Amino acid sequence: MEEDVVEIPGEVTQRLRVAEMVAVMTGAGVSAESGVPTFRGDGGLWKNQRPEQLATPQAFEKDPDLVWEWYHWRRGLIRESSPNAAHHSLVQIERNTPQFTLITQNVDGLHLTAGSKTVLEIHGNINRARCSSCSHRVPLSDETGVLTCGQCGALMRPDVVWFGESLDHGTLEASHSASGSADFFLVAGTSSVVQPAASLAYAAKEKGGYVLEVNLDPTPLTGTADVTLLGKAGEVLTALVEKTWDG
Ligand code: BJW
Ligand code: ZN
Repeated sequence: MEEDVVEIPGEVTQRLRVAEMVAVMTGAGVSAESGVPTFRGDGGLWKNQRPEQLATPQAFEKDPDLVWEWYHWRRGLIRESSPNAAHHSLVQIERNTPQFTLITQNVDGLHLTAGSKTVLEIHGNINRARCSSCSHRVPLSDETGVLTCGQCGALMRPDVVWFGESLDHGTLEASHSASGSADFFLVAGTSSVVQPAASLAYAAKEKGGYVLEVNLDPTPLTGTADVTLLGKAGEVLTALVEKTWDG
Protein backbone atom coordinates (compact mmCIF):
# COMPACT_ATOMS: atom_id res chain seq x y z
CA MET A 1 0.00 0.00 0.00
CA GLU A 2 1.26 3.46 -0.86
CA GLU A 3 1.98 5.67 2.15
CA ASP A 4 0.40 9.08 2.49
CA VAL A 5 2.98 11.74 1.85
CA VAL A 6 2.51 14.99 3.74
CA GLU A 7 2.94 17.91 1.36
CA ILE A 8 4.85 20.76 3.01
CA PRO A 9 4.64 23.99 0.99
CA GLY A 10 8.04 25.43 0.02
CA GLU A 11 7.10 28.75 1.62
CA VAL A 12 6.82 27.04 5.02
CA THR A 13 10.24 25.38 4.88
CA GLN A 14 11.81 28.59 3.57
CA ARG A 15 10.34 30.61 6.46
CA LEU A 16 11.46 28.03 9.03
CA ARG A 17 14.97 27.72 7.59
CA VAL A 18 15.68 31.45 7.88
CA ALA A 19 13.87 32.03 11.18
CA GLU A 20 16.01 33.53 13.95
CA MET A 21 13.46 32.96 16.68
CA VAL A 22 11.04 30.05 16.60
CA ALA A 23 8.29 29.67 19.18
CA VAL A 24 6.05 26.65 19.41
CA MET A 25 2.73 26.13 21.18
CA THR A 26 1.71 22.52 21.71
CA GLY A 27 -1.46 20.90 23.01
CA ALA A 28 -2.85 17.47 23.76
CA GLY A 29 -2.87 16.41 20.08
CA VAL A 30 0.92 16.27 20.14
CA SER A 31 0.80 13.53 22.78
CA ALA A 32 -2.12 11.66 21.16
CA GLU A 33 0.22 9.45 19.15
CA SER A 34 1.89 8.47 22.44
CA GLY A 35 -1.47 7.11 23.59
CA VAL A 36 -2.24 10.01 25.92
CA PRO A 37 -5.92 10.98 25.53
CA THR A 38 -6.84 14.49 24.40
CA PHE A 39 -9.41 16.60 26.25
CA ARG A 40 -11.90 17.35 23.51
CA GLY A 41 -13.14 15.70 20.34
CA ASP A 42 -13.18 12.08 19.16
CA GLY A 43 -11.30 9.73 21.42
CA GLY A 44 -10.87 12.61 23.83
CA LEU A 45 -12.09 12.85 27.39
CA TRP A 46 -10.18 11.39 30.25
CA LYS A 47 -12.16 8.51 31.73
CA ASN A 48 -15.35 10.05 30.28
CA GLN A 49 -14.90 13.22 32.31
CA ARG A 50 -14.94 16.67 30.79
CA PRO A 51 -12.02 18.82 31.99
CA GLU A 52 -14.50 21.54 32.99
CA GLN A 53 -15.95 19.06 35.52
CA LEU A 54 -12.80 17.92 37.28
CA ALA A 55 -10.04 20.39 36.40
CA THR A 56 -11.41 23.13 38.65
CA PRO A 57 -10.73 24.36 42.20
CA GLN A 58 -14.47 23.90 42.92
CA ALA A 59 -14.35 20.20 42.00
CA PHE A 60 -11.32 19.71 44.26
CA GLU A 61 -12.97 21.52 47.15
CA LYS A 62 -16.12 19.42 46.75
CA ASP A 63 -14.48 16.02 46.25
CA PRO A 64 -10.67 15.85 46.60
CA ASP A 65 -10.82 12.01 46.54
CA LEU A 66 -12.44 11.97 43.11
CA VAL A 67 -10.10 14.59 41.68
CA TRP A 68 -7.01 12.85 43.05
CA GLU A 69 -8.29 9.50 41.74
CA TRP A 70 -8.67 11.04 38.27
CA TYR A 71 -5.14 12.48 38.34
CA HIS A 72 -3.55 9.27 39.70
CA TRP A 73 -5.28 7.34 36.91
CA ARG A 74 -4.04 9.79 34.28
CA ARG A 75 -0.52 9.75 35.74
CA GLY A 76 -0.50 5.96 35.45
CA LEU A 77 -1.34 6.21 31.73
CA ILE A 78 1.29 8.86 31.16
CA ARG A 79 3.94 6.80 32.98
CA GLU A 80 3.40 4.03 30.42
CA SER A 81 3.80 6.41 27.48
CA SER A 82 6.88 7.69 25.70
CA PRO A 83 7.56 10.59 23.34
CA ASN A 84 6.48 10.19 19.72
CA ALA A 85 7.73 11.52 16.39
CA ALA A 86 6.15 14.92 17.06
CA HIS A 87 8.12 15.40 20.29
CA HIS A 88 11.33 14.21 18.60
CA SER A 89 10.81 16.54 15.62
CA LEU A 90 10.47 19.50 17.98
CA VAL A 91 13.83 18.57 19.52
CA GLN A 92 15.30 18.67 15.99
CA ILE A 93 13.76 22.07 15.29
CA GLU A 94 15.29 23.43 18.52
CA ARG A 95 18.72 22.11 17.49
CA ASN A 96 18.47 23.77 14.08
CA THR A 97 17.23 27.16 15.26
CA PRO A 98 19.25 30.06 16.76
CA GLN A 99 16.60 30.93 19.35
CA PHE A 100 13.80 28.62 20.33
CA THR A 101 11.06 28.44 22.96
CA LEU A 102 8.59 25.60 23.32
CA ILE A 103 5.41 26.61 25.12
CA THR A 104 3.28 23.62 26.04
CA GLN A 105 -0.19 23.30 27.52
CA ASN A 106 0.56 19.62 28.15
CA VAL A 107 1.16 18.50 31.71
CA ASP A 108 2.62 15.09 30.76
CA GLY A 109 6.29 16.14 30.69
CA LEU A 110 6.90 14.31 27.39
CA HIS A 111 8.70 17.26 25.74
CA LEU A 112 11.33 17.23 28.50
CA THR A 113 11.61 13.44 28.29
CA ALA A 114 12.18 13.76 24.52
CA GLY A 115 15.05 16.19 25.13
CA SER A 116 13.58 19.63 24.41
CA LYS A 117 15.58 22.18 26.41
CA THR A 118 13.66 25.45 26.56
CA VAL A 119 10.21 24.36 27.64
CA LEU A 120 7.53 26.46 29.35
CA GLU A 121 4.90 24.17 30.88
CA ILE A 122 2.20 26.82 31.18
CA HIS A 123 -0.43 24.47 32.67
CA GLY A 124 1.99 22.81 35.08
CA ASN A 125 3.10 19.19 35.38
CA ILE A 126 1.01 16.22 36.47
CA ASN A 127 4.03 14.49 37.98
CA ARG A 128 4.20 17.03 40.82
CA ALA A 129 1.94 17.94 43.72
CA ARG A 130 1.86 21.22 45.58
CA CYS A 131 0.40 22.17 48.92
CA SER A 132 -2.87 24.05 48.74
CA SER A 133 -1.78 26.10 51.73
CA CYS A 134 2.00 26.59 51.93
CA SER A 135 3.05 25.94 48.29
CA HIS A 136 5.44 23.10 49.23
CA ARG A 137 6.05 21.00 46.09
CA VAL A 138 6.88 17.28 45.75
CA PRO A 139 7.54 14.97 42.80
CA LEU A 140 5.05 12.11 42.42
CA SER A 141 5.54 8.52 41.38
CA ASP A 142 3.04 5.78 42.31
CA GLU A 143 1.10 7.47 45.11
CA THR A 144 -2.60 6.76 45.59
CA GLY A 145 -5.42 8.50 47.44
CA VAL A 146 -5.57 12.01 48.82
CA LEU A 147 -2.15 13.45 49.65
CA THR A 148 -1.32 15.76 52.54
CA CYS A 149 1.55 18.18 52.96
CA GLY A 150 4.65 16.93 54.82
CA GLN A 151 5.38 20.53 55.91
CA CYS A 152 2.04 21.83 57.17
CA GLY A 153 -0.47 18.94 56.98
CA ALA A 154 -2.84 20.70 54.56
CA LEU A 155 -4.22 19.02 51.42
CA MET A 156 -1.83 18.60 48.53
CA ARG A 157 -3.16 19.14 45.00
CA PRO A 158 -1.83 18.32 41.53
CA ASP A 159 0.65 21.03 40.41
CA VAL A 160 -1.43 21.98 37.38
CA VAL A 161 -3.48 25.02 36.37
CA TRP A 162 -7.23 24.57 36.67
CA PHE A 163 -9.99 26.60 35.02
CA GLY A 164 -10.40 29.97 36.67
CA GLU A 165 -6.85 29.93 38.05
CA SER A 166 -4.07 32.23 36.98
CA LEU A 167 -1.07 30.88 35.16
CA ASP A 168 2.31 31.36 36.82
CA HIS A 169 3.20 35.00 36.22
CA GLY A 170 6.83 34.48 35.19
CA THR A 171 6.00 31.58 32.87
CA LEU A 172 3.25 33.57 31.20
CA GLU A 173 5.54 36.61 30.80
CA ALA A 174 8.19 34.42 29.18
CA SER A 175 5.55 32.94 26.85
CA HIS A 176 4.33 36.39 25.80
CA SER A 177 7.87 37.53 25.21
CA ALA A 178 8.77 34.48 23.08
CA SER A 179 5.54 34.74 21.08
CA GLY A 180 5.95 38.45 20.45
CA SER A 181 9.50 38.09 19.17
CA ALA A 182 9.03 34.89 17.14
CA ASP A 183 9.42 35.20 13.40
CA PHE A 184 8.05 31.67 13.07
CA PHE A 185 5.28 30.48 15.40
CA LEU A 186 4.20 26.85 15.18
CA VAL A 187 0.94 25.77 16.81
CA ALA A 188 0.50 22.00 16.98
CA GLY A 189 -2.22 19.71 18.31
CA THR A 190 -4.31 22.20 20.22
CA SER A 191 -7.99 23.06 19.80
CA SER A 192 -6.98 26.70 20.42
CA VAL A 193 -9.97 27.38 22.64
CA VAL A 194 -8.42 27.64 26.11
CA GLN A 195 -7.19 31.08 27.14
CA PRO A 196 -4.72 32.64 27.59
CA ALA A 197 -2.76 29.97 25.67
CA ALA A 198 -4.84 30.37 22.52
CA SER A 199 -4.20 34.12 22.35
CA LEU A 200 -0.42 33.74 21.93
CA ALA A 201 -0.60 32.76 18.24
CA TYR A 202 -2.66 35.86 17.51
CA ALA A 203 -0.12 37.99 19.38
CA ALA A 204 2.70 36.45 17.34
CA LYS A 205 0.83 37.12 14.10
CA GLU A 206 0.11 40.73 15.08
CA LYS A 207 3.81 41.30 15.70
CA GLY A 208 4.60 40.05 12.19
CA GLY A 209 5.35 36.39 12.95
CA TYR A 210 4.55 33.68 10.41
CA VAL A 211 2.02 31.27 11.94
CA LEU A 212 1.95 27.60 10.95
CA GLU A 213 -0.79 25.42 12.42
CA VAL A 214 -0.68 21.61 12.47
CA ASN A 215 -3.85 19.77 13.47
CA LEU A 216 -6.06 16.88 12.41
CA ASP A 217 -8.92 19.35 11.89
CA PRO A 218 -9.44 23.08 11.39
CA THR A 219 -9.70 25.16 14.60
CA PRO A 220 -10.69 28.75 15.46
CA LEU A 221 -7.07 29.70 14.67
CA THR A 222 -7.21 28.34 11.12
CA GLY A 223 -8.57 31.55 9.58
CA THR A 224 -5.69 33.55 11.08
CA ALA A 225 -2.77 31.13 10.60
CA ASP A 226 -0.67 31.69 7.47
CA VAL A 227 -0.83 27.99 6.70
CA THR A 228 -2.68 25.08 8.31
CA LEU A 229 -1.41 21.58 7.59
CA LEU A 230 -4.04 18.97 8.34
CA GLY A 231 -2.66 15.65 9.55
CA LYS A 232 -1.12 13.83 12.47
CA ALA A 233 1.45 15.93 14.28
CA GLY A 234 3.99 13.09 14.25
CA GLU A 235 3.80 12.71 10.49
CA VAL A 236 3.54 16.38 9.58
CA LEU A 237 6.37 17.51 11.86
CA THR A 238 8.65 14.69 10.69
CA ALA A 239 8.05 15.74 7.08
CA LEU A 240 8.55 19.40 8.03
CA VAL A 241 11.97 18.74 9.60
CA GLU A 242 13.09 16.49 6.74
CA LYS A 243 12.05 18.94 4.05
CA THR A 244 13.49 21.97 5.86
CA TRP A 245 16.94 20.67 6.75
CA ASP A 246 17.57 17.42 4.88
CA GLY A 247 16.69 18.57 1.39
C1 BJW B 1 -4.22 16.24 16.85
C2 BJW B 1 -3.93 14.88 16.94
C3 BJW B 1 -2.79 14.44 16.26
C4 BJW B 1 -5.69 15.24 18.12
N1 BJW B 1 -2.06 15.31 15.56
N2 BJW B 1 -3.51 17.07 16.14
C5 BJW B 1 -11.17 34.61 27.81
C6 BJW B 1 -12.30 34.28 27.10
C7 BJW B 1 -13.09 33.19 27.48
C8 BJW B 1 -12.75 32.41 28.58
C9 BJW B 1 -11.63 32.76 29.28
C10 BJW B 1 -10.85 33.82 28.90
N3 BJW B 1 -9.80 33.91 29.77
C11 BJW B 1 -9.90 32.91 30.66
C12 BJW B 1 -11.01 32.20 30.41
C13 BJW B 1 -11.48 31.03 31.17
C14 BJW B 1 -10.72 29.76 30.82
C15 BJW B 1 -10.94 29.41 29.34
O1 BJW B 1 -10.11 29.60 28.49
N4 BJW B 1 -12.08 28.83 29.03
C16 BJW B 1 -12.38 28.42 27.65
C17 BJW B 1 -12.63 26.92 27.61
C18 BJW B 1 -13.51 29.23 27.13
N5 BJW B 1 -9.29 29.89 31.09
C19 BJW B 1 -8.81 29.79 32.31
O2 BJW B 1 -9.54 29.63 33.26
C20 BJW B 1 -7.30 29.91 32.49
N6 BJW B 1 -7.01 30.83 33.51
C21 BJW B 1 -7.03 32.16 33.34
O3 BJW B 1 -7.19 32.67 32.26
O4 BJW B 1 -6.84 32.89 34.52
C22 BJW B 1 -7.20 34.26 34.53
C23 BJW B 1 -8.72 34.32 34.53
C24 BJW B 1 -9.44 33.56 35.42
C25 BJW B 1 -10.84 33.59 35.42
C26 BJW B 1 -11.50 34.39 34.47
C27 BJW B 1 -10.76 35.14 33.56
C28 BJW B 1 -9.35 35.12 33.61
C29 BJW B 1 -6.71 28.60 32.93
C30 BJW B 1 -6.88 27.52 31.92
C31 BJW B 1 -6.34 26.21 32.47
C32 BJW B 1 -6.64 25.04 31.56
N7 BJW B 1 -6.41 23.85 32.27
C33 BJW B 1 -6.52 22.56 31.56
C34 BJW B 1 -6.29 21.45 32.61
C35 BJW B 1 -4.82 21.36 33.01
C36 BJW B 1 -4.59 20.33 34.05
C37 BJW B 1 -4.96 18.95 33.58
O5 BJW B 1 -4.36 18.43 32.63
O6 BJW B 1 -5.83 18.38 34.18
O7 BJW B 1 -5.53 22.49 30.54
S1 BJW B 1 -8.04 22.33 30.68
C38 BJW B 1 -7.33 21.47 29.32
O8 BJW B 1 -7.47 22.27 28.11
C39 BJW B 1 -5.83 21.40 29.63
C40 BJW B 1 -5.23 21.67 28.28
O9 BJW B 1 -3.89 22.10 28.41
C41 BJW B 1 -6.15 22.71 27.71
C42 BJW B 1 -6.10 22.85 26.22
O10 BJW B 1 -6.48 21.68 25.58
P1 BJW B 1 -5.73 21.24 24.24
O11 BJW B 1 -4.32 20.95 24.53
O12 BJW B 1 -5.99 22.25 23.18
O13 BJW B 1 -6.43 19.85 23.93
P2 BJW B 1 -7.81 19.54 23.19
O14 BJW B 1 -8.20 18.17 23.57
O15 BJW B 1 -8.80 20.61 23.40
O16 BJW B 1 -7.46 19.58 21.65
C43 BJW B 1 -6.64 18.60 21.03
C44 BJW B 1 -6.42 19.04 19.60
O17 BJW B 1 -5.49 18.16 19.01
C45 BJW B 1 -7.70 18.97 18.75
O18 BJW B 1 -7.79 20.17 17.99
C46 BJW B 1 -7.47 17.77 17.82
O19 BJW B 1 -8.01 17.97 16.53
C47 BJW B 1 -5.97 17.74 17.75
N8 BJW B 1 -5.38 16.40 17.53
N9 BJW B 1 -4.89 14.23 17.69
C48 BJW B 1 -2.47 16.59 15.46
N10 BJW B 1 -2.41 13.09 16.26
ZN1 ZN C 1 1.85 22.77 53.19
